[in-house]
Amino acid sequence: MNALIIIDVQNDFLPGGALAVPRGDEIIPLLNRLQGHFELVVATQDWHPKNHSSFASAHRGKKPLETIELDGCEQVLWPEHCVQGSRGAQLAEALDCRRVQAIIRKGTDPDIDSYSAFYDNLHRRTTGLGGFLKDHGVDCVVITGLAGEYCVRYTALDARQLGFQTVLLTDATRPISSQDFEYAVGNLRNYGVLVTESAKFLKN
Ligand code: VGL
Ligand code: ZN
Repeated sequence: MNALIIIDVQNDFLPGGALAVPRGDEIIPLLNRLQGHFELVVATQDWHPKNHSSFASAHRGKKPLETIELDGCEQVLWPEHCVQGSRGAQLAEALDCRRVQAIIRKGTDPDIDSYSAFYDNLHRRTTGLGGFLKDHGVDCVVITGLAGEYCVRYTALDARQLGFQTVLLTDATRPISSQDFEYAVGNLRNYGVLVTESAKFLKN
């Protein structure tokens, strides 16, 4: 069974948001159409406490997009975004959520970031998504949403490593940097992720 995974289509990642992904809003009508072609739809929300360690503001003298080492892991510092309960953390109003069966919240631990919907960046804790999908008989996950070279990329990588057939739909995501996204796509292909377009699923 196929599952559609919609990553972080939240106000803060849309134009005008705190960590806007260029043209991130353009994918929403397509995400709404795609949903009807899947038996299971899951969405995620980046859901940070105030003072999350991925925020530049949590580190004296640091600015957004600088990097630091956090627990031996390179961490890009971000503007404050997707703070728990804020408007910026809400799923986009235009996203149809009627068929979304589960919403996974990630990035909730103040001390570590979580790009992937399955694990934090050091793979210390699971979000439970892998078990949820397996319990529902899912063997193929189709990944969409924002941002292409961060949360979408690492969700696809973990899905593959958990043994799911994994598909990334390039027309149903947008990156922060198209150059970084191209690199990410090459890397995902090497790991066995199928990189294709939505038309493949809109037919049936
Ligand atoms: C994301 C940066 C920081 C994402 C989340 O959803 O891709 N990117 N937090
Ligand atoms: Zn975040």
